Amino acid sequence: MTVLVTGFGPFGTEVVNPSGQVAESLAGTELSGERVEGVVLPVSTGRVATLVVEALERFRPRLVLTLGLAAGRSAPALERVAINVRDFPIPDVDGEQPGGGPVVESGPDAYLTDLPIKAVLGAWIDQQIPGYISNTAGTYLCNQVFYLASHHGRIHRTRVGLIHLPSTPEAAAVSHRSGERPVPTMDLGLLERAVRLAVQVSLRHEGTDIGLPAGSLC
Ligand code: PCA
Repeated sequence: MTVLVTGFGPFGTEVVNPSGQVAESLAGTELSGERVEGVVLPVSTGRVATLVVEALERFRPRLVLTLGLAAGRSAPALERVAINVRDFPIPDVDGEQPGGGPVVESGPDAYLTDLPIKAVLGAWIDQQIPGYISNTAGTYLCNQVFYLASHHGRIHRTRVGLIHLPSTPEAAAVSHRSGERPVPTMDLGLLERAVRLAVQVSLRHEGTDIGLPAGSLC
């Protein structure tokens, strides 16, 4: 059995995307006895639809952890819900900017993650890694991939989650625009540790999530 970790390439003003870097660095490793496959997706609404389905069919993963950069967030965020909406704040890399249509025509309004997000958060806290639960993944590509993997993965009962990563010092420095303060950052190695831990906890956690009261306001 395998674990699939996806990240993204550059988009908008983000010339370096830590989510793709983490997916690449975990690819080929083993976590809790499962092989990790890594895929770096283009920030393209048209292309991810096929690429996500192809990756699910090729790897038949037990767990899919999708990653994305959310520059401006202060720590990794465990997303609770994927919604059936594509309402892009900026165009994708192909110049597409849907204004509110669905990810999947006639799909359900939303999927809740089946990762034990509270258990992962608890493990992060134990390891002194800051993080939080987020109740909105936005309506851009990360939400789209999270929704697509949830929708198509349900056939094989694949568990799916999304972690939004903050920027890294390197990414923030190169995408920094004059006149603006750089966004908050965390070291890439620490983000990798957070993602590895999320995979390990998700693989070993059975049944319902723990009841840690730690939701966020945004
Ligand atoms: N972040 C964007 C899309 C690609 C990425 O890394 C998002 O949060 O939707």
